[in-house]
Amino acid sequence: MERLKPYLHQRPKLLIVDDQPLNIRLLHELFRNDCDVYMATSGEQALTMSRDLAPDLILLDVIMADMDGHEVCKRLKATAETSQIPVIFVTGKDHEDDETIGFELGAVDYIRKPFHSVVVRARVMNHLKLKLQSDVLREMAMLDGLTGIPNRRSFDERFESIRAHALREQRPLSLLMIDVDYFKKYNDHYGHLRGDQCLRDVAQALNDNVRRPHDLVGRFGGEEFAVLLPDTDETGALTVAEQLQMAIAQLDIEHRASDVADRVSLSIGAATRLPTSTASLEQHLHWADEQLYRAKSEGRNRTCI
Ligand code: GH3
Ligand code: MG
Ligand code: MG
Ligand code: MG
Repeated sequence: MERLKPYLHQRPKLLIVDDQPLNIRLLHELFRNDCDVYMATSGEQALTMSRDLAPDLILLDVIMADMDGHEVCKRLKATAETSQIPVIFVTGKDHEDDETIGFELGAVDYIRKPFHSVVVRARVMNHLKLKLQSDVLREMAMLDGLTGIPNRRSFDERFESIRAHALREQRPLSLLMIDVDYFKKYNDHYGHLRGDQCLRDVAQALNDNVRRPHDLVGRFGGEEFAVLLPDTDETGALTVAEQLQMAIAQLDIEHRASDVADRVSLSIGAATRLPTSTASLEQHLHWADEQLYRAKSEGRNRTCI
């Protein structure tokens, strides 16, 4: 477990599913020092607990009274929230065909009963390590390395589901494109390290000042950020944009090289639309970009809609 530590935010969660309490007790003994162990004694219970607990790994018995392990695995893999959880079958069925079925259903490993404790431990720990590593990588792939806020990729993904919801509900969707004014001059005057710190502070302030749970802030690259505001009309979008301008003004970051103010400032382009089935993220970005261009050409440090 020592080498696992860098990947661990918390103890891994292990769900053991078996209709025989004795089997559960044996496995629990093996893992209770390294994992938070949860136990289910039926297929239905296993499905509910998998959804509610999001375990990092499931040890799944095959022969059970209510719903067999194969069916449980099938349902786990067919449900978005649980499809990524690795499953290891632990079973007395020892025919090679059974093993094949297990892998075809998406299991990552297959352990036969009676099992050898040391081998089971090693296998489970290996799979847990892989799971935790892939969680970290997935998380990293979604966050911007400099500022820690969502990157363009995660913005795109989340935009799609927010847009689909807005389309179903026929609610207006607002998008802000945000660009730091004269940032090249900031770097030239204060150096890249101060520039990086400025971007972190700006990102943090943007993130702290959009308050509704479904509002989404992302870094689009360079000194450009985007904010997506579901269920928000033009008036609402303007209010948020003004709050963001104010928040950046309050950061009070000196910018002597700026032509528009002696503090770091933002230009914001806003676009509010009722989603249609054809309008894409690209189009919405384009509308907001046009307004950002206007904000720049009309003197910067302002919002256009
Ligand atoms: P405008 O007011 O028209 O937006 O002018 P600007 O200088 O902000 O715009 P421009 O696009 O010409 O320059 C953006 C600058 O942002 C250029 C680049 O050096 C800087 N930049 C982009 N990414 C980073 C980064 O990660 N760190 C730092 N320090 N600077 C960055
Ligand atoms: Mg059984
Ligand atoms: Mg720019
Ligand atoms: Mg700029």
